[in-house]
Amino acid sequence: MNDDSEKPGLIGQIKDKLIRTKEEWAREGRLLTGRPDQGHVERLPPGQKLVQNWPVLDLGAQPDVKPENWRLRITGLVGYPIVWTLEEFMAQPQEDFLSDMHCVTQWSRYDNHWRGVSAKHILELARPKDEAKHVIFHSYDGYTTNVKRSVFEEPNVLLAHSWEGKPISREHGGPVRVMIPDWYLWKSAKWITRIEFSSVDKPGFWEERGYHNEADPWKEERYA
Ligand SMILES: Nc1nc2c(c(=O)[nH]1)N[C@H]1C(S)=C(S)[C@@H](COP(=O)(O)O)O[C@H]1N2
Ligand SMILES: [Mo]
Repeated sequence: MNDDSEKPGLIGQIKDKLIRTKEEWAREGRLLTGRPDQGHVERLPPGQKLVQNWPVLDLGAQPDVKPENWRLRITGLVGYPIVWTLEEFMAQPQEDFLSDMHCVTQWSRYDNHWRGVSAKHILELARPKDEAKHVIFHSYDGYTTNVKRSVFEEPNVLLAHSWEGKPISREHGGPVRVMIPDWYLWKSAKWITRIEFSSVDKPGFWEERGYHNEADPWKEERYA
């Protein structure tokens, strides 16, 4: 009837614009990260199932470490050994971390909020010597586990005292536990009391019992 009926309606015009924009993005490669790391395109590592709760796994003995008795020692091949009480530990620079965790028993939990002292801060203070290529964690229940120094140097590694705004419970390793989110959770020692820098590797409790010496969930490094 009138000229308007020949033209696309308002929605049609918007759609055209949207499509053209998307076509441009496609030509330009917009939104591409340029990091073709196939493992991390997915958030859930192979063979894992997502959980909402936080399961408890340990050797069955959950040491009752009284805050006044807790000590953290940084020992071995370091320039400046450290002994901290809990008060001294809490007086160090505190940082917030957000990470997923992946347990070798096939559960993963997303978006955990941690607060504590970064591994980076400990490295800056203790100054491990060049030949200290390995880090051994020692816990109050006798548990040990080992990682390469380069793993401990990752910026998302910390000694955590809080989870989701609350002190980490005794069953989850309070007052202070290690958190190494990029590795299976057995590398994250609960009830930590000593971090040893060493020139030789020292496989820990599970590493001596058939678990992989590394623990990359994207490579499914579960068992040796
Ligand atoms: N001290 C200590 N740390 C430990 C363990 C342990 O038995 N003792 N178990 C490890 C294992 S096998 C897992 S899966 C995780 C479990 O941590 P969660 O109980 O907080 O989930 O802690 C790790 N750290
Ligand atoms: Mo585990």
